[in-house]
Amino acid sequence: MPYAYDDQNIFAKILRGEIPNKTVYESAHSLAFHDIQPQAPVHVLVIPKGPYVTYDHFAAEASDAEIADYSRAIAEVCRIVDVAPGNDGGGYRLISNAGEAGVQEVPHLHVHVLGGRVLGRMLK
Ligand code: DGP
Repeated sequence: MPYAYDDQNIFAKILRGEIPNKTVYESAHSLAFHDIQPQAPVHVLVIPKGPYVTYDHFAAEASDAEIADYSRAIAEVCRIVDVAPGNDGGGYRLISNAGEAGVQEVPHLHVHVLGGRVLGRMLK
């Protein structure tokens, strides 16, 4: 049962409007909002509206429309928060933690969009 979705997770509550969020962008299948504990000047979380736990879960079970919408939503957020690499000082990092080894805290797929400063090296 690797993909059992817990609809009591905090992002499910945000999607149902039970917990407030600072929305950056919303589309038919995606929502983006500021992280409550920002790790960089820009730290936005982009989530699909559907009940997916991890990226591999989403890619396996979401419709093509959801996948296209989510992919474009992430790029749209980068444009809205002005971290596209063409800009002065621009650039960003996308991270999606999954599962126990990935140290995923909230069990609803999310991509972190980080930027606004030169980020430390990782994956060395
Ligand atoms: P992860 O470790 O990848 O599952 O990151 C979960 C992120 O979610 C973490 O950076 C903090 C953020 N977060 C947790 N609770 C809330 C919340 O209630 N609102 C918002 N905006 N972010 C939250």
